[in-house]
Amino acid sequence: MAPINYLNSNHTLTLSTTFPPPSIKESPFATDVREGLSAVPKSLSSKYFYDDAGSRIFQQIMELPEYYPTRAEMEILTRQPADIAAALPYRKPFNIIELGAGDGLKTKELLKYLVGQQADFTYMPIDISGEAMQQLEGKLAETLPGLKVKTLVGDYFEVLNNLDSDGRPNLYLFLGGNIGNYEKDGAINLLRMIRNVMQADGRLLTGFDLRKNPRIIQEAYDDAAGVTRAFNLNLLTRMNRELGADFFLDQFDFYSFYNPRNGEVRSMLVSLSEQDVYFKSLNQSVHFQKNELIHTELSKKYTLTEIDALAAESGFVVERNFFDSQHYFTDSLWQCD
Ligand code: AVJ
Repeated sequence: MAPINYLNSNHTLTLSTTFPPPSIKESPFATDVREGLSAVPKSLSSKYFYDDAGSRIFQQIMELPEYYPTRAEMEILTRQPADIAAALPYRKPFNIIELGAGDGLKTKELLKYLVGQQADFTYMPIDISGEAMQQLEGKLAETLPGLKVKTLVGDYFEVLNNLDSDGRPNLYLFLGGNIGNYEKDGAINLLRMIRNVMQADGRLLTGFDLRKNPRIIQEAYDDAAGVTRAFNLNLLTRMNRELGADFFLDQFDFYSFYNPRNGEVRSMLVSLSEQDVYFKSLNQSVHFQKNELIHTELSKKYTLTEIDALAAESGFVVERNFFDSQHYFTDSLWQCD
């Protein structure tokens, strides 16, 4: 932001011509885009994939033949709810607090089992989308009428720090392999934040996508039908709509690659020409070199050794891993160290 030149050489007051004036607060999306696209290398956070259109595209990704993680975790929660329940130390009322619950489809399998066992618990899903939480609440009232539900809307850092769990033990769920989107420091920060609100009798069940044949992973993030490409290009459509940008979608390519040496899938957009993109609501242009990249996503694949180390670094120990039959994915049950 240019400094406000409030006094010129004639000692007359001059107002800034910056528009919008710096005092008008821009949206978090606008700030992150401005910062991400002026950084070297350029990047955008994968959390911005999930506007309404992007959430629908993600639903399509989960149905792709190449995209195995959702089916793998679904298998764990469908086939092993009894083992997961038996591994929990709770013989009195407890809460299940889910971070980033989304449509809650996978969690429903675990909830269904526990309700059938007449377990005494309250399900507390947290999500940033109020609409998603309303839908989930309605769906659960219909399909699991015996379930006690208390939806919490907001950023999970804030919600977790202001949560009243009635002195009951809490099982925290962070499913779907969302942890894979965090760089190491970010993952440790998030896990330590959970650790800090957790009591000795708390447990954490986190989903990790595991290392496997590199081709399987490569194809899951570069599907033949181009749905993952559309998922990434939707970020440009979102900036056009929400920030008045003038991206031409045919001037960008999608590229992703898996590095089996470190378990990282990196996704990106590639500028196909030297070009300037104007953002009306930022009153700013962004310059792209030909072949310049915008990093959009990390999807980290873990080894069991890395999971142990991550738990230790965030104040936990791995109590047990629940695997699907192909060992593609684990829901890892952690307790405080
Ligand atoms: C929702 C973060 C688990 O990284 O596998 C799917 C998102 N990105 N295809 C993942 C995603 C590209 C997904 N997570």
